[in-house]
Amino acid sequence: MTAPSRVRLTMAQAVVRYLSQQRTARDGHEQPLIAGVLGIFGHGNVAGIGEALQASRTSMPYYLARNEQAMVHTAAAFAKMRNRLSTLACTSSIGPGATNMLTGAAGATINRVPVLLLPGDIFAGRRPAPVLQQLESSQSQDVSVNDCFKPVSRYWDRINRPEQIVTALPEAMRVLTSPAETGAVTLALPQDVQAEAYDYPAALFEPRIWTVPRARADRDRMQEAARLIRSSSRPMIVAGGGVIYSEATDALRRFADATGIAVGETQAGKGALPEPHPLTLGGVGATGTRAANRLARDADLVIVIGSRLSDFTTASKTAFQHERVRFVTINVAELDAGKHAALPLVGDARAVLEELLPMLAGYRVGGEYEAAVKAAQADWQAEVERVCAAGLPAEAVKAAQADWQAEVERVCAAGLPAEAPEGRSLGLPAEAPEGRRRVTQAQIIGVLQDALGPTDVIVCAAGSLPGDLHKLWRARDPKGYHLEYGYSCMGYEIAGGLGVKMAAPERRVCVLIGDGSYLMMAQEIVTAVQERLAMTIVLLDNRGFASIGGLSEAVGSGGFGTKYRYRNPATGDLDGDALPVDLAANAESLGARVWRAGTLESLRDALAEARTEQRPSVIVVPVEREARVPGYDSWWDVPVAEVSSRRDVQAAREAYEIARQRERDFL
Ligand SMILES: Cc1ncc(C[n+]2csc(CCOP(=O)(O)OP(=O)(O)O)c2C)c(N)n1
Ligand SMILES: [Mg+2]
Repeated sequence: MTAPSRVRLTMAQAVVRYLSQQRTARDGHEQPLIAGVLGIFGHGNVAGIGEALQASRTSMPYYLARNEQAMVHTAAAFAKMRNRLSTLACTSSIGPGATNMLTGAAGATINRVPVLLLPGDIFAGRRPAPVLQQLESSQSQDVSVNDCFKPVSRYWDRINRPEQIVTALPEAMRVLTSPAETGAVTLALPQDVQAEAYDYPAALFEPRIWTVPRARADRDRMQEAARLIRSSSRPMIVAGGGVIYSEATDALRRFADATGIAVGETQAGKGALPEPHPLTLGGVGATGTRAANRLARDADLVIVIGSRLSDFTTASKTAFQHERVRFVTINVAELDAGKHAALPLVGDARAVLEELLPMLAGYRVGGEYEAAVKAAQADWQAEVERVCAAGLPAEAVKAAQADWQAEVERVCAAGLPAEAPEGRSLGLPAEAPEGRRRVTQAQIIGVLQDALGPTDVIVCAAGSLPGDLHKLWRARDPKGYHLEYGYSCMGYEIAGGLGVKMAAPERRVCVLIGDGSYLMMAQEIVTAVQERLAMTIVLLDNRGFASIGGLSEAVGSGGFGTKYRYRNPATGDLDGDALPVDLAANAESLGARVWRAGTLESLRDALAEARTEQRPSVIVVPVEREARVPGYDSWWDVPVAEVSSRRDVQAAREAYEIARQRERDFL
């Protein structure tokens, strides 16, 4: 017997060579599992992974990011755009470079998208310890800051000997490509071991294809699900991100067309049944449409496909009020499939829908239901047009004149966020500098809806925009609506837009971002400039946190600490003059082309010009902070202080206690 052939490489060289040989395949389509490596070098990776990447740059491209958290967002957005079949790896130094990736790791794991993190780690050999940036413990020397990745990773390993990668790397790939288990995968790489050589088996570097399966659900449970559907008179489908990741959108359309069951979408699921379609009701839940939320309220059977059923989707377990409502779930992950005491169909969305449909042959929901769906849809379309066209929504104006206590009660009972009454606001003056009224966020969404093509991608994550988009946006393509709303991480937007563009260079990418998020993480504009990647960033400047400001009003705290204003010597609070922050100048300084658009016309013009730009474009639009899109028959559980000297808080608490009585246990 001849000895297996060996290749002498450093551990880092072996990792990079191995990654360059991994591919995924689903339905016969192949692509690289790891399409590139994002990184920032320091002493913890420059001589190991850095050296290896330089040697392999034709087979494994390297991208220099500006912030380690941002690069994980970029990788996550890339993976989301590629339906989790391809991602990017992230290399960091030890210490702060590594821990900067923690937030991104948590976001990826919570959103169930694959990212491969390769933080540098302290010397496995320990001789020079403590090294620069090393965390020390008096209880153990087997501790480093990289242990913090354990709870936010779906697989975690530390490579203390070079040969350990022979078993660690395949495990890492298994988790990355597992539809049920995927998330952040962390391989902590001690800086001395990265540079150490070992005679690796040549077979480790053979090309390998990871087939991503379409798991089938249990047959008996499928029969039971078909029976439940047939016996329901007011069913509804809740479509989550799993529908899109599984490329089940055609299967969902066929299922809806054949059965007549209407579809509400979660944030990750928006676009699962692209518009226009007679059975799509838009977003469901706390930020849902009136159409979807009314149907949800009365549904006797909810078919949940590929959703985590977060509190936003279930309106904190108040969305489904039918006394005997039952749930059927289709999900690859048992964890999700088991929620709400559902009948769990554990499997791939497309495979399960395709097998379930023939079991429902001859079934269709009744005509009365169809008429209700039609009416709800027409009502919603009219509402979208009204809100996007009007300046201040009529309801907001009405609410502005209402008594604050009544307003708190109304909002806590029926909707989120609160429309702030005039006179209570410390916001910007209503008049824009040129004497016009500031435009509203809803109007901007309306303009974007007209200006963008069906396959253009909007990217968003935090603030008041995600809720407004969930209510108002019409997704015409399954990949056209990219919201990170599992972690809703401020700072995801621009880094995420970069990842989307890298994953789908043929599409126009439009990032929607608030001034708060922009100030948290705008630096990846520089990375986009460096890579000559064009994206249009629409920056909505309302001088602070409209979202949390509104929430603060709703819990009786009057918007405390949410406005970007000078500290006022007279009050001691942050209610002085507006801060002289020029975000347009900031974006310009990073290399973006910039427009200042104070009106809807100038926004339209800038969007048209930005379309042909070859670099990132930033359009800064001052927006009316207090003109909010109302909530539609929904609620979100944010506990209000049980005791307080503030009357507003007491009133909000009273309303809260009433509202929370609608929360249900599904057992
Ligand atoms: C990293 C992070 N920190 C804090 C929050 C809590 N938070 C949610 S929205 C928001 C304000 C966002 O401000 P901006 O981007 O200006 O959007 P606006 O609310 O004005 O629409 C905050 C602080 C968060 N989601 N993410
Ligand atoms: Mg803001």
